[in-house]
Amino acid sequence: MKHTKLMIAAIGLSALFSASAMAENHVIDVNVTKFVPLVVQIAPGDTVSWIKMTGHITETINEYLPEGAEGWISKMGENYQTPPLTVEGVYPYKCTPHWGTGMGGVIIVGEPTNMDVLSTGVKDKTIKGALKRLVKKTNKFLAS
Ligand SMILES: [Cu+2]
Repeated sequence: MKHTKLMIAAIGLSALFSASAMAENHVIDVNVTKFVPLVVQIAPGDTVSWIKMTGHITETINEYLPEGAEGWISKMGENYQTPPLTVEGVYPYKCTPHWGTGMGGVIIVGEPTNMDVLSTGVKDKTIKGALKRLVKKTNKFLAS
């Protein structure tokens, strides 16, 4: 009986370890004032990090995050890494100082659950400018 309980505990523990071992980190590069790649799709539980962030930040566009998701804002010039992103959906983000020149990107965690909200925003013109361009690129990415 004791052994059975131990076995169950061991199996549970190894499942936990393999789940965290499978989580990946996805690196986003900066080319002048562009995030590369612009759109990334990751699995729930994965993380994203940015490199070459001198002069840049990453800040989520919080009003368009999937419901229940937490946003972030990095410090200026910091090579930021997100915590594991577990809530599925589309996360648009921007480099606030360069948002005027369209510096932003999109992370899709699992399924793009809130894509309809973004597409509707473009259609009814509540979403304009740089975010509109990001939404179009995300739709293109999802169609390919
Ligand atoms: Cu920037």
